Amino acid sequence: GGRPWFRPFDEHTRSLVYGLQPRAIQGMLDFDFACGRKTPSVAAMIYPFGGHHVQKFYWGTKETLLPVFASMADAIAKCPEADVVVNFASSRSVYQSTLECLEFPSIKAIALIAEGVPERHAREILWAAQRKNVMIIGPATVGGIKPGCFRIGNTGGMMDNILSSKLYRAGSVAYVSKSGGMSNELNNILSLTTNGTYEGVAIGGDRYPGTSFIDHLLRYEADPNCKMLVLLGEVGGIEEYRVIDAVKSGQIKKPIVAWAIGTCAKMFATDVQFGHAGSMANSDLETAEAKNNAMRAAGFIVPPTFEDLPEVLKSTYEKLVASGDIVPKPEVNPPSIPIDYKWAQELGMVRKPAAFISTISDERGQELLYAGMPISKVFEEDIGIGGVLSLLWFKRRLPDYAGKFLEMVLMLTADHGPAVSGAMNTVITTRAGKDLVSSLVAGLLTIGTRFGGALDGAAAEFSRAKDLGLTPREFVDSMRKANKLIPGIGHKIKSKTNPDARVSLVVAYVKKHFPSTEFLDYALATEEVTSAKKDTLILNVDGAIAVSFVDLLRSSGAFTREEADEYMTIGTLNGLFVLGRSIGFIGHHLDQKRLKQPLYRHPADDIHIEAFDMARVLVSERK
Ligand code: Q5B
Repeated sequence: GGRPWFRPFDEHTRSLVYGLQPRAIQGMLDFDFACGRKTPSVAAMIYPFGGHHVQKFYWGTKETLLPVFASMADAIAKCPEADVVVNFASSRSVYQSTLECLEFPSIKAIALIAEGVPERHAREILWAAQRKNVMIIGPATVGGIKPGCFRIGNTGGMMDNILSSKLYRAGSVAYVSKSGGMSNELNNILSLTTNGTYEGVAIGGDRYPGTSFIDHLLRYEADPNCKMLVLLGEVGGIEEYRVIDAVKSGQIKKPIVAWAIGTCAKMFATDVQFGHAGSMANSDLETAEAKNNAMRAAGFIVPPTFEDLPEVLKSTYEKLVASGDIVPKPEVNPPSIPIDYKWAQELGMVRKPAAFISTISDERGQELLYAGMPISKVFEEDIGIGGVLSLLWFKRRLPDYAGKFLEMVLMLTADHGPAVSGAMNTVITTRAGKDLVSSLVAGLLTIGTRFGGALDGAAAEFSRAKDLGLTPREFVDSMRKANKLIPGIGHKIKSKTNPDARVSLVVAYVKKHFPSTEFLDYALATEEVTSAKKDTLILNVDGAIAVSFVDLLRSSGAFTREEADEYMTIGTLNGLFVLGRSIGFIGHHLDQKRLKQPLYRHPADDIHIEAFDMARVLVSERK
């Protein structure tokens, strides 16, 4: 764009980030916001997998969307203003992706973050970039930072670091170093001893960096807004000597403070390889000591030890202020960046009401808990389905006889043949080609006051009547008067003469094991009244289970009266039938699938269809 050659980044710089790096991008956007930038410095991401989509980021307190393009070509076509690529590709794919970047003339600078890039690849990238006049920073670097303008990836560290080193606004001192860690250190020192960093680049620790100290220092020399230079070199390589030549030849005239790290290398008997691939002295010239001496001799400002670096930075800066070369600007406070909720929560700084409350199970710890009971203990103690149900539905262990009763209920209600409403619905749904869940819920949706869902109603009506002290006959009469059917009474096919074995089993079990059966007894006495009127008005399976359950709630000692009443009003008892019958409905679905049954169509002769008589409607309208 319209930027001078020596200033590749300014407050309008827009970049493309190659790779999915949400944290780094959020860091760049937070930096931008603190700098007071109007637009985020990241225009888009490039990620070859997953297709074109968008990702959400914070922009201050608000959120903003950034596009993710599947190809470099798409990203560049859609974001023509972007001229920097921050390439997070791994050492394996950095070569390929960078050469691809270089195909697009709008890209002027590329930062390569990957470590371990083969030197052959690095050299080829470098050669191609030089031919196209593209600036490469890296590989093996965090990149660089231009305070108030642009931050490459994670350079500068966390936001508190950025703020404390005042990187949200430009200072007058530009530096080059090798590593991001040293850059952070320098940013901090410069903020304490000078008016701060103007620009800083970490060229990376490899032997063949895309750009070296001299490339950036020459830019800084040419940039009138930069007043003072800092070179933080290290043992190994000869890049410092190219800077020495430039100072000697007068190409670099601005005051330059310098230090080569690694003077301790001479204390080791053998050659020492420091962290960076390039940080090893291959000759006497490459030792830190030799470099520091040569730089000092050439007129660099080199402190006696690294510890003295802040002092010489300060004095050099103060001289520039005194001479009027640097006119410090008044400080402005950056807009505050809200800290991330998760982080604030970890620090114990915020609290918020949870949107949900849950009290039956917990999978967050080492082991899954059912109402506090570790899943391994569920098996150790062999609590069975009845035990699991008591934990998850009632949040407590029930006496053994109660657990067994729950299991009995599930077994008894598991199925009642294909002809009942629910099974029919499941079968028809399966035959219409639907899946298991659809077929299952089609069946479940028929469960209600008439079919299978009379348990809650039965528990409510029988217990209400008995609690009121009505005799069974008074109860039946009162229901008749109110024009209500008694839930739990009556069956389509079962009767006094054709008794329901399920009901007999329940009655026998409950009478044998429950401490009290007063509600069951009351229901059986009611059955005497109703069945005397009509043979089919028996206590049905729903009713028998329901009243037994009331006995359990009221007399097992496991529930308070309040709890007992609450369980009867929140759907618990119908839940037993729903759960049990799901076994059967799933069975019917699988059965139909295995039998490869075709689409069902009901025969029309089995439906009485009343022909619509238009003439009659017209006549009645005329009346
Ligand atoms: N009458 C169950 O009706 C059924 C009366 C009543 C007073 C009553 C009916 C009813 C209450 C709901 C209930 C659960 C619809 C049933 C189940 C699971 C299942 C199913 C399976 C399985 C049966 C004839 C005469 C009429 C009525 C009177 C009827 N019920 N009076 N209280 N409760 N019960 N549902 O045979 O004078 O002639 O006009 O709604 O408990 O779903 O296997 O099929 O495991 O899958 O069609 O067991 O009883 O009888 O309606 O023609 O009535 O008796 O007023 O009197 P029906 P209706 P009237 S277990």
